[in-house]
Amino acid sequence: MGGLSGWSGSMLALLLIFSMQTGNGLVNAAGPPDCSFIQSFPSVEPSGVYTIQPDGFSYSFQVYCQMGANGLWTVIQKRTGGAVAFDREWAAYKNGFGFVSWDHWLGLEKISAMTKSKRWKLRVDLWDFEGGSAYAEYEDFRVGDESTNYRLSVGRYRGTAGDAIKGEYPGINQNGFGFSTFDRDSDGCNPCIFGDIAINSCTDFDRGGWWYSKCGSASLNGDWHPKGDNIGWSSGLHWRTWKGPAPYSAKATRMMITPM
Ligand SMILES: [Ca+2]
Repeated sequence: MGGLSGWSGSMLALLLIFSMQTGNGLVNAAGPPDCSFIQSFPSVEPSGVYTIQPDGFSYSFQVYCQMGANGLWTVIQKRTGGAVAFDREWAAYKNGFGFVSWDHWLGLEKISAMTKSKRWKLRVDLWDFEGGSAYAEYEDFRVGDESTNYRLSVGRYRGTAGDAIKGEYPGINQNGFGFSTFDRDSDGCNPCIFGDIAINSCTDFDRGGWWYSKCGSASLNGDWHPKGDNIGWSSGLHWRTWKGPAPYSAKATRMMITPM
């Protein structure tokens, strides 16, 4: 009898785990192509982890769906602290890393697949250490495939944080640029001259991986810095049209997308 109850207990535990994993209400195992397809119900907190499978993508994967204007948005980046390292190589930025329910980078291959068809909007949310926040939204957000180094395309901007992607200085514009990591460089610097400093790789200073173009004004995948030690670092979570002139590293960031 002891063995039987042990077996029953194991089955119950398995059933509970299964229920938790499928408790998001999805019937289709592969899931919808993005979070905007997920219906929310008034009695249930809609934001959470779901399984999706973009059109033409060969496998399903988990994402965090965040409630926003017009329903659930698919989160592609989140930073809230320094526990998840963002100073990673090309393959990591390609495939994604971290924890989708927490700090993570979803992965360029997934973002590229999602934005290949339809028109998409990108929303960037920024939080400072003083209780403030700001946002930037871009129409027609798209990331090319790996043959383009996951080239960034953004259209019309609106928001309160300023348009750091298109930049604050003439000739420095991340729109239309490929992605760079320390082991794959398409940042347009060879070298770039800033004052009396010659820079060959933006990742040496800004760190992380980003669509660096002569480095530029946006950089949200650098090193996270704690309160009181977050101003003046060349690396950080920078959105230079929002805070400056000394580099200000944000307390938290989030990037998410939805079809337009
Ligand atoms: Ca370079």
